[in-house]
Order: sequence, then structure tokens, then C-alpha cells
Amino acid sequence: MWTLYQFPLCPFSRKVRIALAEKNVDFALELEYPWARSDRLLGLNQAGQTPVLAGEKPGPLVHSQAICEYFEETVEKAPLLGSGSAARAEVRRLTAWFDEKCYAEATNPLLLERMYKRVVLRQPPEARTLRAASQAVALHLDRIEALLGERRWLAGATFSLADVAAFAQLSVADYLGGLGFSGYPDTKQWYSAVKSRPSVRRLLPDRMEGLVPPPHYDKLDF
Ligand SMILES: N[C@@H](CCC(=O)N[C@@H](CS)C(=O)NCC(=O)O)C(=O)O
Repeated sequence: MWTLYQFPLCPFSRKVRIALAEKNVDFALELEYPWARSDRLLGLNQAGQTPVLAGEKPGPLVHSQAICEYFEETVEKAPLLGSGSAARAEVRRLTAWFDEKCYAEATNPLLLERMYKRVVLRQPPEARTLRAASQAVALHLDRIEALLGERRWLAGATFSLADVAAFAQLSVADYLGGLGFSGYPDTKQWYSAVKSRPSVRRLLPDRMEGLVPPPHYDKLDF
């Protein structure tokens, strides 16, 4: 059986967990905190990053996009990249947008200030960085609201890896108290639709040790 090395607030591990669950691929979870630099994680991935998927051939598979694309190519059920070159290019563009820009500008600063400083460094968060992260979250919500003005799902008419990647980033911000939907009605409806999927409901009960999410975090009517 596959084992996913991850921690509950790693957005890239969430992306992989949702994609694998959509495709009905079974896997166990093992906890790894990248900052602990464990020999086990470094042995699986020299970069010392999560997620890593191992335990079956051709594992270990490293990097969320490489893992998701491996299963896209090998499991027919629940295609997540869309059909046709143009559709796939759009799914990949938006997936990269959330993986790279949303993570760098919004999720990662929130993780550093509200998770890493609290749980590992035992330091208070910096208000200036939190303000900048919150402005970045709003910019990404603006972008999503605009996309949903034209489409049912982020990349088009069907649920795709772009929705998975966006939800993975935003749900971490949500856990950390950094997400609100005031002024974003279409985004709230989309977030609720993604949250209701069985693949997503499975990961909502997970908790990061030492950090309690807001009460609405795992509720379907939030
Ligand atoms: N692009 C990679 C990013 C993975 C990543 O940045 N993981 C974070 C945890 S959420 C990590 O391991 N950070 C520690 C580090 O970069 O040293 C992917 O999609 O898998």
C-alpha cells in the first residue's frame, strides 16, 4: 500500500490527499515535519520537503504535481486534468498559480506566522506580515470570484486539479483563521461545494498538534 509522508497543514499534501481520494487510490498517512529534517524524510526526498508518496513501485514519488500527474496517467477514474490540450493547459496554469503564487504570497506567510512561530519557535506572530498575507488572500479571492463569474469550476465546466490546488491552499488559510467570504458569494458557494466532496470531508477532522482551528473550519454550513 502507498504511504503519504505529510503533516496536516501542508497544502501540497492536502492537494495529493484530495486527488488520490477522488481517484479511489488507497494510502496510509505518516507524519513528517519538514523542519525536523528526519533521516526518514531526507532518505525519501533529498529536498526534505513534504509530500512524498512511497511504499509501492515506482515510489518514492516526490512533489505534489508529479504525484498527481502520475495517478492521472495511470488511473482512469475521475480525470482531473481535463480533456484536450487546451483544457489541460488551463488546468495546469491555474494549478501552478495556486501552488506557487497563492502559497508564496498568502499561505506560506500565514503558516510561518501562525503555525511555525507558535508551535516550533514559541514566538508571537508579526502583525505586518499577517496584514500583508491577509491582503494577498483577498487578491486571490478576487481572482477566484472573477473566474467563477464565467465558469462553474475554476478551470471550466468540470471539477479539476485547479479546484483541488486552490482549495488545498485556502483551507490551510481557513484553519489558521485567515479566510473570510464577505463580498465573495460565488467563491463561498464554490468553497462549500468542494468542502462537501467525500474526498475533502475525510481530511477536515485532522488537527495540527498545538493549533486549534476556528469552530466553522470543518462545518459544511459555515
Ligand atoms: N512544489 C512542492 C512544494 C513542497 C513544499 O514546499 N512543501 C513544504 C511543506 S508544505 C516544505 O516541505 N517546506 C520545507 C522546505 O521547503 O524546506 C510540491 O508541490 O510538492
